[in-house]
Amino acid sequence: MSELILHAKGRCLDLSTPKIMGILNVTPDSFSDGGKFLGFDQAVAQARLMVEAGAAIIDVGGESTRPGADLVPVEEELRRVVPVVKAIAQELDVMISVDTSTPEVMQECVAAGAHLWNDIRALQRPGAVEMASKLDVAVCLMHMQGDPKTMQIKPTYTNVVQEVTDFLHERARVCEQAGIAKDKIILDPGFGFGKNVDENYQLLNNLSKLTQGTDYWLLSALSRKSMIGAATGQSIAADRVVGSVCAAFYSFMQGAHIVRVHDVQETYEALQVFNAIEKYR
Ligand code: YH5
Repeated sequence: MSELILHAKGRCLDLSTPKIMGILNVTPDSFSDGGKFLGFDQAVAQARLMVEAGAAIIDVGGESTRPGADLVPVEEELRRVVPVVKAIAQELDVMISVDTSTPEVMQECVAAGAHLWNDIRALQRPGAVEMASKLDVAVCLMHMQGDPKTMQIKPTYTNVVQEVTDFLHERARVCEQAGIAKDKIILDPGFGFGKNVDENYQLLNNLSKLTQGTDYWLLSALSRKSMIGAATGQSIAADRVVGSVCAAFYSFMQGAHIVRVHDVQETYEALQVFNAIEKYR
């Protein structure tokens, strides 16, 4: 029987019950947080609040990946992310994830205390898979059709669930071949990344299929995304909290091991209700 524990850089995360990854944006244009830029002090304070509210992982991101966004120079990304990772590692007892696609950035972040590489490009940049293997980090591989600049123009699939699954399994295979252990690999359908609303909901409805018959972990990241607004009619991201918590609960029901969210306290309450129900399975 394989253990339900994710090991990364000397930290253990018990995934026998789902865990919450809190989003920490250190970008000047994260419109899902109302466009406010988190400077160093604010970022560390926000991380502290998320840990107190029940986050087991903090996901630090310095590259804007919203639809249509421009790329951020590596130096700028390093300037934003590394000091925050270092401070969290020193001050807080939490797993640290970094939302980046750049091998150099991940290398510096691991030196600063990071444990998990969260890559919306599924380690497809040159040298990324080799770097992940060398750093011995856990990895989250996400599906995206196209790139952030153009992905929402006209996504096309014949079978979105099958295509996303095939892509993720292929990327996981490449990682394993490079020496990354199965139990360090997390798969994520990438809600909103080159998918229309229907495709996003087909994926959510079939979420458990993405890792069925495998030993990979499953991550769901729907927090405040436009698919939630499409269902509730809430056009402002900050007004999508209730819808996001409901989608997180459905993700728990589909076997998601990790949910990536903005609203940690609200999602943690939903998780506690889920755990109370699951006790009687
Ligand atoms: C993801 O899905 N997404 S950054 C638009 C929003 C709300 C939120 C206004 N990093 C993912 O969170 N990492 C991002 O509506 C991610 N999976 C993983 N693993 C975009 C984001 C967001 C965008």
